[in-house]
Amino acid sequence: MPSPVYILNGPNLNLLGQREPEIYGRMTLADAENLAAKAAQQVGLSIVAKQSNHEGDLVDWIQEARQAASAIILNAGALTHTSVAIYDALKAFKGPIIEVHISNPFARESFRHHSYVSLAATGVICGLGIQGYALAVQAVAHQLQSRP
Ligand code: CA2
Repeated sequence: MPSPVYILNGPNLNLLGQREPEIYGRMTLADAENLAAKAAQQVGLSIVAKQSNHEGDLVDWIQEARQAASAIILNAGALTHTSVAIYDALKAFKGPIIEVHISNPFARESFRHHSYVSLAATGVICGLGIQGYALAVQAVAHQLQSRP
C-alpha cells in the first residue's frame, strides 16, 4: 500500500455540524473523515486526518507530507483565501493535491472567490458537502494511477 493520503482541515472546521447547517450541513468533521476512510479502503489507500485552527500547524503538516504522504486533500477553510505560507508549502509537495470545500465559495462573498490553494492544487472539489472528501479520495487514486 502506498503512503497514506493526508486529509488536512483548517480553521473552524472542527465546528462542522454545530453551527450554520444551512451552509455546511449537519454532518460533523468525524463524519467527513469516516466517509474519506471508507472511500480510501475501496481503492486500496489509507488516510491520516488532521485539523487545526492554526496556519503554522497546516504548514508543518504539508511539509511533513513530503516524506510521509502520497497525496494531500486540503480544506484550508478561510486560510484558502489568505495564506501565501500554505501556498508556498504546497508548491514543495510533489504528489496530488486536491482542494476541497464543503460549500461553493463562488456562490458566496467575493472575498471567497480567490484561492491560493488552487494555484498549487491538481484538482478542486466544492459545493458537494462532505461527500466532497470521498470524491477527493477517488480523484487522488485516479491521479496516483495516472502518474508517469
Ligand atoms: O466551504 C468550505 O469548506 C470552506 O472552506 C469553509 C470555510 C470558509 O471560510 C471557506 O470560504 C469555505 C469556513 C469553515 C467554517 O466552518 C464552520 C463550520 C460550522 C460552523 C461554523 C464554521
